[in-house]
Amino acid sequence: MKKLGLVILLITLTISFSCKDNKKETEVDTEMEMEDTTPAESTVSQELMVKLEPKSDSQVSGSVFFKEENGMVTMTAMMSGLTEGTHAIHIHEKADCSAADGTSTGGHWNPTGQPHGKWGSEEGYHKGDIGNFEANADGKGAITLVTNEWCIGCGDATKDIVGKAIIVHDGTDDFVTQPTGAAGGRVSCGGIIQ
Ligand SMILES: [Cu+2]
Ligand SMILES: [Zn+2]
Repeated sequence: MKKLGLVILLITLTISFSCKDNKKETEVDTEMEMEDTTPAESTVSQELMVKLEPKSDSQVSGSVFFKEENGMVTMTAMMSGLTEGTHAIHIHEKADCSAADGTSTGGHWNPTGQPHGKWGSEEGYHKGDIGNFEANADGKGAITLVTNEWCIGCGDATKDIVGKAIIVHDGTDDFVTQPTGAAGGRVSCGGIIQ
């Protein structure tokens, strides 16, 4: 009986000590994570993530990641719930996805007064003319764009994507029809909010 009591005591002690150890490790981890983020914030690097929500009775959702480093912005957009085939994706004027058809975001973001067109075209293009991407048979599609013509929260009206919206379209951008590219309805929307 005495022996059993000692064993229980030992087990209790072991548990309480290991609990203490775990707590200590957690505290140390948290401190290290906090230290890690401090230098990142003090550099020019910026990051933000935009959630895309279905519009116009679609099933299209997704995530768009933006990262700015040394004056270059990398956008990676990943969508699902699409119809198979080619779809347009643009930046539109306002971060307001309240309308059921996404029209509350306004037209294409065009701060430099250019015609609608293919990104990089000599004939001109909107700063929001990201272009087209392919959705596969599973309804999934992705597109990446790297550019120095955007910034994240720099305040330059010709470059700053904050306060705008990402729109995914049901159809394809023909890069010719003004000012929309005749890309069809707006099936997914996400406000770019810092
Ligand atoms: Cu659009
Ligand atoms: Zn456009």
